[in-house]
Amino acid sequence: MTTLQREDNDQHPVGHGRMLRKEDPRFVRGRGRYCDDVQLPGMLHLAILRSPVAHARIVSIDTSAAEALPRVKAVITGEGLAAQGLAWMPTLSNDVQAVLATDKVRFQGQEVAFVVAEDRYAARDALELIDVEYDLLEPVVDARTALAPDAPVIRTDLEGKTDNHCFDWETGDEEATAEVFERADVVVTEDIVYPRVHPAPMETCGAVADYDRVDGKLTLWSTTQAPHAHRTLYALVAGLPEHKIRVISPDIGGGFGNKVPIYPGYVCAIVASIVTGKPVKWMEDRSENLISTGFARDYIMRGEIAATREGKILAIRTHVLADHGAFNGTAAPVKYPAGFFGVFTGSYDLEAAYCSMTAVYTNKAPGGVAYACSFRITEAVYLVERIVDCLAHDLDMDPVELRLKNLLKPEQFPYTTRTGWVYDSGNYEPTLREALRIADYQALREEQARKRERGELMGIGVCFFTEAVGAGPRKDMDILGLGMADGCELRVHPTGKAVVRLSVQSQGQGHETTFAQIVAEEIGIPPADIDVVHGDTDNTPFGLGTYGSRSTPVSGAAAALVARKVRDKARIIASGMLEVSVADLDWVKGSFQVKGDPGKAVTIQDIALRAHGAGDLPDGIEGGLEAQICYNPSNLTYPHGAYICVVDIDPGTAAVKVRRFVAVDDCGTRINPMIIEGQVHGGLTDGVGMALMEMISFDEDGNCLGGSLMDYLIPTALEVPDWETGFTVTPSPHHPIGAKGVGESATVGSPPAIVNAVVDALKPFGVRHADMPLTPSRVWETMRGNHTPP
Ligand code: PCD
Repeated sequence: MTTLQREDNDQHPVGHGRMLRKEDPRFVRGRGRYCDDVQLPGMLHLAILRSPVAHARIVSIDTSAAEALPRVKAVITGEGLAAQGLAWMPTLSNDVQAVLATDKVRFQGQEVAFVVAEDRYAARDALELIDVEYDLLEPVVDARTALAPDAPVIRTDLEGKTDNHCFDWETGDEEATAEVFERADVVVTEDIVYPRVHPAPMETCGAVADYDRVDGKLTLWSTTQAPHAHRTLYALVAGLPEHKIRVISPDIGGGFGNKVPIYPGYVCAIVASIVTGKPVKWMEDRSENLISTGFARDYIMRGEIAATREGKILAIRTHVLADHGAFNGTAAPVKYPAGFFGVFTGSYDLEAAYCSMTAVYTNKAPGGVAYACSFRITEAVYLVERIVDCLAHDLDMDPVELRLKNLLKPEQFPYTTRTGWVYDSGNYEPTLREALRIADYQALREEQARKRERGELMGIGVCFFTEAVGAGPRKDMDILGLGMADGCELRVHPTGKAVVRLSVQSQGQGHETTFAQIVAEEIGIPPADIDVVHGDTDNTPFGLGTYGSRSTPVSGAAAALVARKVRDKARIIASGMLEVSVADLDWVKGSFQVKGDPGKAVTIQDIALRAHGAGDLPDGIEGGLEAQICYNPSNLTYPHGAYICVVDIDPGTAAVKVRRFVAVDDCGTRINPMIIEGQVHGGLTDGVGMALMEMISFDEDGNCLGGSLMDYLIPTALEVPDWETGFTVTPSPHHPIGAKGVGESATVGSPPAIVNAVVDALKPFGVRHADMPLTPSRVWETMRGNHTPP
């Protein structure tokens, strides 16, 4: 994969395996421009004082010693912000969150005050001099006891609040499901926990705020996955006029959902710049990122599955206890407080399904962000793929056979699930068969049988998943009242080069390449001649940003359609140039030819020049060659995949080694196979982390035990095998080029495959379930019958 084969790329920009990433020349040379690279004249530095305890009343804050430190410009507390009406801000879930604590601190690491100084060191030194007197309160650390009658109330700021209840939610048909469960031959129930994990992107969060007092304009460079949505929220919170706010999201060192919410630090940087009249930079450190920014998961689930003796799955029922931390900072469409958890019915043909959920507040960092997960799909997929394996265990059936018996059939699509979601397309069995072929499943089972006789612990785990990505149709979803359609603008310059402006924002996944490919495919201009502009609200059309693998399904569609719109105009101009009617023109990649006379043709570049040139254009046609659209998807897209994992467990140490991992993904039309492969590799690595190593845990006082990468273990090349990938292609019927999202698929699909493999390896010990993370000590205890949920 070393040469960029220009010819081929130009003829078939979409789906061409050798198209290298346009952004890599700058990334591999260390020339990326990240937030922390932004240096402005006179820039000041901001540092945040965080609560050392999980729950306490603030008695007093003395900032005088900090203010007296040389080089310190300002020290601001919650009281200071409250005077401006800025102490609280809305979250993405219609809750409020403290920017700086005023009354109480509600989690360890919560923002209490900030210092602005001439350099980062002085700002940090001054934090040590701020004297806060806390009156300790009992913390609520375990979601299971958050609703106990004597539990201390965390959200005393909410009027009339007398408990820690956050919300209730349900989906599906409770009665119909109960009826199916009653008549089923087999019912299996299992308690399944998806522990709290953290997206832990390589670059932490930060911002540079520059408020110009003369023209009243705020420019904010920030690590955000959703620059437009953030701008609108700043306008609503801070009361700044929206046209006077410019949010720039420069190169981002990984987002993974962590950079979707608005964090207090961003708001503090804005306030600091307004107060001092100087640009102000805030960059958090690793521990701040891990203890205070959006966590993911933290679902305590009870899964139940009903089936016939022969293994026909009839119904699934689940109850979830969701731990939302101190503020509900979940990023999810308004109508779906539990995100898209409703797809817990998986890839199977069921008669009934029901889910109920209770969400609670605890004294932990807020979040519930969609970490590589389209709004809680990861939890849903884990639940269904684990409970299906529990059923296979109880029926003593092969997990592949059980899945094959129940997978939806191609003729059932579009398929409306028992919880009301419409799966757009799918052809599941060939995908699973391809994974079985690559893995040589039969041979693996035979190897396992031989090893079991020798007492060796080898496990084979299977997962078949369907994701719902591409939020979303305006009729069904919005974030805080903002619709989820995406704008896109395409301009072709006189010489036939082009610029496409996107509302979405790349965090490393390669949009500068793939969006150029999409436009190139539609309009015949080579990808190298198309510049992709993103991440700057002054220079791109409105849209809600990149998360939930929505860029390809929504903005990708917008890019294809805007290019077609430009092509339609080019056709009219071509008809004038060639003096034939538009109906007499054929579009042959890159040029319009007169039907039956291919020698008479004009290229898109010729047309661009004519569009901008002197001379007449056909009647009613304006000069220029450009278009803009706002695309509202008619439905989500539903990628699917079949994963097979092989593990070996050392019986002496209980250490799990992932020996092989086969991933076959179907994301519809593939734009850039190399990028897709990279996305899948990254997601699979994420999955190894969650399944085997990662967990943000707390001690009984609410101290976060995962505050550094020494304690919060993330996988490296040492923990992962050589990935074996494959693919099938089932296009989306409603997406203009048939593409579905893929960025999160592997993170969603891999944890259940790994856990299923570990549980399979432990079958000789009678194990049916074990919770993540499957660290050696947890596996060791499980082998001894002492498994305890996290
Ligand atoms: N693709 C292709 N084809 C297809 C699909 C897709 O080619 N069919 C490609 C595209 O273009 C891009 C990628 O691939 O480039 C991806 O895509 P998507 O799926 O659409 O997605 P987006 O939207 O773009 O992105 C997002 C995602 C997410 S969501 C996440 S998590 C992660 C992923 O992405 N993150 C990241 N991946 C990644 N990578 C990187 N490098 N970094 C980062 O950060 Mo969330 O919700 O936020 O949690």
